[in-house]
Amino acid sequence: MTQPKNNSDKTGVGGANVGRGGETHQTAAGKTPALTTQQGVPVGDDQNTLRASARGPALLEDFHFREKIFHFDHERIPERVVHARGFGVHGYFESNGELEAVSRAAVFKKREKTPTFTRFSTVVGSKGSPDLPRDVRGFATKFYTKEGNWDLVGNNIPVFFIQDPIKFPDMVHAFRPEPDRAFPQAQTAHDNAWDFITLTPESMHMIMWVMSDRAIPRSFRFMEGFGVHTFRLVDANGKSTFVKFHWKPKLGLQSIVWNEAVKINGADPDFHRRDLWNAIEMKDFPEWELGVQLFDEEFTKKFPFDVLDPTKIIPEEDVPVKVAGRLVLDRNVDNFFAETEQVAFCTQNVVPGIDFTDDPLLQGRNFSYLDTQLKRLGSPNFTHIPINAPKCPVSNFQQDGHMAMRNPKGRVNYEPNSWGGANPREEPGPREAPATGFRTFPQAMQGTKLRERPETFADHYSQARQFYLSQTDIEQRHIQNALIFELSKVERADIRVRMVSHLLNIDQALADTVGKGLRLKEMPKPIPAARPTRQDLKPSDKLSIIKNGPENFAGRKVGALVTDGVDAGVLAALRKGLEAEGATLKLVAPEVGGVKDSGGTWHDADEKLEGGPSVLFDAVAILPSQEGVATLAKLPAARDFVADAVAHRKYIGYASTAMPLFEKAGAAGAIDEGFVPLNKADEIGAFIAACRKLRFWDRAAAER
Ligand code: HDE
Repeated sequence: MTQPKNNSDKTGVGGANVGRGGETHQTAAGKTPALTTQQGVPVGDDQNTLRASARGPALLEDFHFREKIFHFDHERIPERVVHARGFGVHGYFESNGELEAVSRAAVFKKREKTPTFTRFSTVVGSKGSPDLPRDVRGFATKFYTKEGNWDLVGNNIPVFFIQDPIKFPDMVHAFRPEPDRAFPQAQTAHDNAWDFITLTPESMHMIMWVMSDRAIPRSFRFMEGFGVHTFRLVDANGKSTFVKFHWKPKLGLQSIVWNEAVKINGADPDFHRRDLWNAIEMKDFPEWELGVQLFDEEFTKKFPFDVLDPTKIIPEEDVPVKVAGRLVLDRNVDNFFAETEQVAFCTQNVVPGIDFTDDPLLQGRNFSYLDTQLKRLGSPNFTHIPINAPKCPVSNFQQDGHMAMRNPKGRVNYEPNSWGGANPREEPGPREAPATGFRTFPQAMQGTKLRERPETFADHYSQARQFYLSQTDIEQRHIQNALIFELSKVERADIRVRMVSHLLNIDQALADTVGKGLRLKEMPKPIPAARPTRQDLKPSDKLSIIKNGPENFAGRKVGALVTDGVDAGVLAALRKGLEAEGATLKLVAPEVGGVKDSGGTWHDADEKLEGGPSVLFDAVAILPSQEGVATLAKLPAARDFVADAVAHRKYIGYASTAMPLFEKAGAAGAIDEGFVPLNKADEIGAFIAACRKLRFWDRAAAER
């Protein structure tokens, strides 16, 4: 019997063959390779399982189907227990030599260029959660240095919720969805989270940061990063200097407002990852300065808090940040799973010249990260995966295990050994390197074994107050509103009241506003504090986002709402002006096919109106033609586009033809200085100058 043929002679979609059942068969030819099994066997038919006759039962003999489904069934690995949602990109770190004097690490040698991989993340949500919950962002960088991998696993907030790692599982359990109902996803606005927070006074400083706009960044590109803990740098003579690491974005800081976050999560749940991906694809490479605060033992004695306490910052006014180099993110991954999902950061990955301190949280993390990688990646050989493998020589006698890729050759797999003959099989293998190898800083130690929190960790409110008082009025209002919002989602009134009693230890006016916003029947008393709140800490400008915004509009986006007949001159000038600024223009139109401008030129739209709400842009331009505006005014999405831009205090460039739409959107009576006329090409300059300020905060909008 001859083999039955699957393909008929019929030609279907895209010129492919069509099978007897009408299915599409595409076949290998020319440069298109043959599809094979994992064993390399060419596959003859990938559209139909092997069956006993065309309408008969499936046959177990079908090794191709079985292998394909087996592999698919095992595609998932456990997602990270925290920081599951993340996005990673390649880059490089270039040192300016600033740290040569205090660290022997090769990565800090002047002009040394080190490849890096950086993964940004949220903390609480699962892998598929949206990008804009109110949450801390992870900022983890792996430096593939010549002396091994150094991982700086930081966050975009310089302090943490807890002082002892033994509380981490409780904290994460309380923040994650509640165990019986499995909601809410990716948020702390629920009873368990606030119950834990209010019973953990050490979290108050961090809570001020998380309730601030730091927790709703506009883009990963406009965020700071922090190593959080105090680390050590060690020079060639073994001298140690304490260090706090900072990442400072070249594009300045920027956040969004809460009402935008809520809407962006619906309109574009991938808002942050898309932003970074697109910037890198456009070769607009984001860049950060590596900042360091360096200090010695003497400083630790006069600093009013303990430098080992991860709930405290060292204000930049006390120890200025020096720049030690720059991080440039310039390459997207080829494969998300292979790189972003499988990258395994470990705080204990340090190199000669960088060392730990006794910050208890750091010590606990040094245990946790290695352990979690084994669970996630399934083998102690996770360091063999290309994204985790050092880019310098690796040589040791660790062997075997699941998926071992890097296997030693020869006879010797132990040391000391006395091999070393002429036969390459009998080479002695690697040996210790006392001069260049890692040596732990010889810190003197003495003590009694005990479980005790140091008294120097007991002040939980002073820096929370300092942070709050360092904010501008608008930022303080955002903190108040965030607290009121989150606590309003808490069902138990006693938990809400407990939080207000903590706030009384931070700032009376803040507590009063939140108490009023929650409509407490009566104000509680302050919670008894282990240490009274210091009133003498000076506000620090560096803690505010608005005070540290960009000087230009580079890296930002304008969404222009256009219709047929849009003024060709204005559109061209706007595009040119924004390009010169390093910003981009996106066209939003009633149909994705685009619009024809007043000169008859066609412009493809970047977004259909319903898919491109104004929350996705930093500023907007409303540029309909006289005829087009009538259609727009009828569309709810067009009215929302304007009303949201007004409420979110965005700069709004507009052609006078837009007035009928403004009227329908309730904006006509509210034209203020944040509205910039765009009727002529020479008005573009004024619009872009306004956009540099990012928001027109003076607008009396009812934004929350
Ligand atoms: Fe983490 N953390 N963490 N963390 N963390 C993890 O490791 C942990 C802490 C941070 O993009 C886990 O690979 C403990 C502080 C980032 O892959 C896990 C404690 C800071 C990332 C873990 C902390 C961080 C993680 C989960 C308290 C800021 C994502 C998956 C002692 C300085 C890295 C993984 C990435 C991930 C443990 C506290 C930052 C379970 C026990 C403080 C950016 O090992």
